[in-house]
Amino acid sequence: MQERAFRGMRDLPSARVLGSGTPMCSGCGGLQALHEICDVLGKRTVFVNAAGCMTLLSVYPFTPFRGSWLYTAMASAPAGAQGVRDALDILLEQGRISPGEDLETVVLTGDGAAYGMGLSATSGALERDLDFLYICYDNEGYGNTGQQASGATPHGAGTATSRGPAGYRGYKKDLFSIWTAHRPAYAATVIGAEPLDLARKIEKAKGMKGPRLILALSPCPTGWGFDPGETVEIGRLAVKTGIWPLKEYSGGRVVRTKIPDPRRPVEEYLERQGRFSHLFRPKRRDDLLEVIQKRVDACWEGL
Ligand SMILES: Cc1ncc(C[n+]2csc(CCOP(=O)(O)OP(=O)(O)O)c2C)c(N)n1
Ligand code: SF4
Ligand SMILES: [Mg+2]
Repeated sequence: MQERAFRGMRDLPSARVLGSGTPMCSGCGGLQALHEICDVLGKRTVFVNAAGCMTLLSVYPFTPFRGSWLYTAMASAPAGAQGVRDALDILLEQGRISPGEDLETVVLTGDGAAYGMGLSATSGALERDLDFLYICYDNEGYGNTGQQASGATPHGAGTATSRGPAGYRGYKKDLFSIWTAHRPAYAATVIGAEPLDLARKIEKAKGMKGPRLILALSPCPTGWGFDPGETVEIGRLAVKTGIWPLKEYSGGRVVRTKIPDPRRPVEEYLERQGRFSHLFRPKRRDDLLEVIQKRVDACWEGL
């Protein structure tokens, strides 16, 4: 647990230093999930990336990706994916590539784009039944610009734009339900700390056509305020406390793929992160802790 008050980005050993030449923070949970996803997807991919932390992976002319990479404005990745898919379909139709040479069109965005700026472009792509895989690494804030609150920020969290004693006053949007309301081919929540569950879901999504969502909670040492060595432990606690339910949707049904039993109290997850330190010090905020616990309990009721 962080002993001193959390002051946000660059207050931790993992934080990036501009100009250092090191683009990613150590212990990045988003990068962990992406690495695992790419291992299963293979190299026959075109990534369409909306501006965010992962954009720093591909600094022209270098990229660690073995497939192709296209960078778009924050709101436009699903529209970019439409163009890529259309181009591939034309090449297939004209016989200029064989079906074996076809590529998987993959959108890669952070939560700022997925839950907010890019949501209408995503809804349009779902409406058009675009054949694409949409990966959102959800670090619950605008990480690349200093962890401002986003539509994915959880209630009570301290961010660069919610520094008061109660933290963020809003509630995390339910992106999974927004997607499933569009009746996509597939949707799943994952986390890098549960690699087998993640790999099975990517394998399944890879074999399908149509819009497919992979929503990865991405513990972010820099924005959340924990030591980079604790990324996997924080990720496992997100699942064990039930705050991040692992689930999948296909054929109109939602199935939980891991049920924590017994569920651990949510404060075991919260107290490890600097962004929630004001809920414990200088005075314990039982009122806010209760609100957060009750919302998690409600999400598991009836199972
Ligand atoms: C329209 C627009 N507004 C603001 C920015 C500046 N910007 C670049 S990355 C970023 C943060 C994106 O947040 P998120 O999608 O959650 O990705 P993360 O940085 O957390 O990886 C912002 C605001 C931008 N590129 N485009
Ligand atoms: S700010 Fe967070 S999500 Fe972005 S690179 Fe650093 S650890 Fe990863
Ligand atoms: Mg983000």
